[in-house]
Amino acid sequence: MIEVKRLIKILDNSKINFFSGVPDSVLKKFSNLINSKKNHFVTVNEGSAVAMGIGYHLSTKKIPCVYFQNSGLGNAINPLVSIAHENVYSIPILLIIGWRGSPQFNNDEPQHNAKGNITLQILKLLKIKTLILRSNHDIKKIKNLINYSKKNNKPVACLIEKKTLVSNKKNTTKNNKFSIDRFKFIENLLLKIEKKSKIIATTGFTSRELYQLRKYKKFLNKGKDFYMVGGMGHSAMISSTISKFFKGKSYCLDGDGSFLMHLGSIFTAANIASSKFKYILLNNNVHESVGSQKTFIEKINLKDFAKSLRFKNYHLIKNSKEMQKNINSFIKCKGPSFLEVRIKNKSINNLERPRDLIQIKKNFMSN
Ligand SMILES: Cc1ncc(C[n+]2csc(CCOP(=O)(O)OP(=O)(O)O)c2C)c(N)n1
Repeated sequence: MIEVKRLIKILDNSKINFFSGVPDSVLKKFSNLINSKKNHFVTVNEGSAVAMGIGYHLSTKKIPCVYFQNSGLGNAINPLVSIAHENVYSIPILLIIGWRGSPQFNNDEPQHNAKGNITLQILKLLKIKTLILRSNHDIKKIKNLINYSKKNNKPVACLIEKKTLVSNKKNTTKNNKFSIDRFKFIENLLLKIEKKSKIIATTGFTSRELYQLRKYKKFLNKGKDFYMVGGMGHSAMISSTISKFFKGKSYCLDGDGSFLMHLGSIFTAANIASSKFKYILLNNNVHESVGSQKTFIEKINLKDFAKSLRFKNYHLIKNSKEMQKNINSFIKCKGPSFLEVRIKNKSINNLERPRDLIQIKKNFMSN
């Protein structure tokens, strides 16, 4: 185990005082503690976090710390290879990566095991010198790693597994002021949609709540589900494409973190979709599934935004009273449609995880 305070002290001593990253459950104690730092930025995706780090180095000559979960390594690879790599611009960066599905813990979810098993190899291919941090003893080696990065102008990485980080600082995130439970909305939606509908549910608690509702409330048997256990940020593209090639309606249940992750694709989704595309933004203002770090989505006027992307309609549900009426009009309306539902950042406890993914896919693809 590693005391987060000690880890941050080591970074302080090495004069690392810039942080950019995407929230991760493994690293939530770390991001929680650096939250009060002046130069800490939560970015929409991991490539952007690396790019911010590059911008920081180019303007200060200093080394940034960029953190994210290994599922986001794919997003980070583009700027890591095509800009920061030693054979390109050779930029020093300290990466701190949450290592889901590491071979030490191969009882993680299938998508995490798949990525966890190849994470070390990917870093090796990228020629990124890597340190696995498991104990307070290991963190003493970080100083040398940072010096190596500075001296050779190369990205370096620290990998941290689940349950390694400990901290006695409580999570300070407050509940938002919204009153709708996500599962209540989903339950109401499932009761109203047409039998022949497809539902794409985004990464994290949304997929898991939908899965749980299907499992235990057997009467909610309308529509077929595909759970985005990974591929965060890609739900809208999958769902809008389905709307083009499938006869029934295609519903996308997205989160605000996922919506922002590849925001540009919402533009493509709205423009390529058929009139049967129903995009639903379950907006809780945070990345609830990994520790409720803020997304800052409240800075966007979603109504104007949806309209300017050429969604035909924008609907809003902000309290339970208007839920039934607004779900009905959203389902009935014509054209690619956008529904924002303001939900609490509090999910059902002890959520199960979809694991039989091949069966889930077969069921989704059956008529
Ligand atoms: C590419 C990638 N980066 C990061 C993660 C870790 N992750 C899983 S769920 C999640 C938060 C999703 O936030 P949001 O879409 O707002 O949904 P909420 O958790 O609030 O329901 C994150 C960051 C991931 N799975 N994949």
